[in-house]
Amino acid sequence: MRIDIITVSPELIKSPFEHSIIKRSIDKGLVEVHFHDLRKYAINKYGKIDDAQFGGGAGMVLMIEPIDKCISNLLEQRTYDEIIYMTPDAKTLDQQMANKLSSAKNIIILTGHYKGVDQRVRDNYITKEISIGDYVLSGGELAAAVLSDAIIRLIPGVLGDETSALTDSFQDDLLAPPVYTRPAVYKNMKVPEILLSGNFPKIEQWRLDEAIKRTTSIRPDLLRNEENQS
Ligand code: 6GU
Repeated sequence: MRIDIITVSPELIKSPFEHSIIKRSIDKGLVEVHFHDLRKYAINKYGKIDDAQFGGGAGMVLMIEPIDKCISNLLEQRTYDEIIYMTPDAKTLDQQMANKLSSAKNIIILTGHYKGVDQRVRDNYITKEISIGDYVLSGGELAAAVLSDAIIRLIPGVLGDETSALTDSFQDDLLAPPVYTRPAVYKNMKVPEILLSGNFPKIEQWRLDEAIKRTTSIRPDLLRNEENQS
C-alpha cells in the first residue's frame, strides 16, 4: 500500500511513522508513506496557502489552488482508491472503515488546518471524509496519523501474529477481554484460575463472557449495533 499525506505540518505528523510496528511495516516494504508539504504548492513566493473566508467570519481557509496542484501532481503518477479529507465534520472512523481501507492500493490523505479547506476541494477532489471522534483537534495531522495506524496494522504481514488483529476490541463489536501474564500471583493479586487450567474451550467461553460483561458495562451501544446488523 502507498499512502500520500498532504499537510501544512509534515514535521508534526512524521514521528508516529518512525517507531514500532508502523516503522517495521515500512522497513519491510509492506507500506510506503510519503509526506507532501502543501506550502511547496503555494500561490506566491511568500508561501501563501490560505486566505480569509468569503462572506466574513473568523479563521483562515486553505485555498483550492495549492491543493489542486498537489493532488493533480499525484494523480498524474498513479490512480488512487480514495482521496480522504480529515475533518471533524464527517463520519467517525470505526473498525469497519479501517478494514475496508486496509485493502486499498493507493490512498491520499489531506489534512485540514485553520477553518478547514475551500468547499470546492471537498466537492470536486475528495472521495471520503473522516473524523476520528466528537471533539475538535487543532489540525487534521494527528487524526491522519491515527487513521494511518489503524489501516497499516491490518495489512497482511504487518502484525507478527496473523490472528491478533482479528481478536482486537471492536473487530466483532465487543471490547477485548482482560489479559494477564506472569507471575500468577503478585502481592496476593491472583490471575483468574480458569486461565491456568489448560481447558481451552472453557477459557474461550470465559473470554467471551468477560468481553460481553465489559461491553455491557462500558459500551452498551456496541451490543445494540450487533442486534441492528443481524
Ligand atoms: Cl479529522 N480533524 C480535526 N481538526 N479535529 C478532529 C478530527 C479531525 N477528528 C476529530 N476531531
